[in-house]
Amino acid sequence: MKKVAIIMGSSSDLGVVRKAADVLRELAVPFEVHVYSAHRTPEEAKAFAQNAREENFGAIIAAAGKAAHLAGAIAANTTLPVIGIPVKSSTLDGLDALLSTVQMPTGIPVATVAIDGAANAALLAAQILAVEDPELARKLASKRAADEAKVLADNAAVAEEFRQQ
Ligand code: RP5
Repeated sequence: MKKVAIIMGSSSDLGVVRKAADVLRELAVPFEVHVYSAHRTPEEAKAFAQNAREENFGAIIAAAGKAAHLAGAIAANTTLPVIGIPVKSSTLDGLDALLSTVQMPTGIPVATVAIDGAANAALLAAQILAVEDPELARKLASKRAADEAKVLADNAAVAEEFRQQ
């Protein structure tokens, strides 16, 4: 199976990024986690992106906050699908990172999830790999079914609590 790369701009992003690792672990998708900054280590970020396809990665998740150029910088150096996670920092509530990540120019797409949306980033990466992997597609369908069952059980409990005689 292809691997997923999870790259973050700083180790201070790890609290958010961990949720992506948890989801990939749950789905038994192989992954690697690295810290490469678009600004502090631009050469390493570029080299990782350029080598990712031959290193058997199938999708790259890039998480960064503030002036969040990491996902775009990675995407500029690979044609693998890149998923950006805008990370909420201490100022501007993550809107800075959201706009920096999502507003890519035509030709260099970054599939951007919600601010701190690490679980969805991992699910999207898994869905990309599942295009060619029926077993992974089955696991994703089963996870959706479990989520559906939970909402239906919640509905039954809430409806019962507020039922009027
Ligand atoms: C970004 O700047 C990182 O992705 C992080 O979210 C933010 C702050 O980094 P640190 O100053 O905490 O290392 O590049």
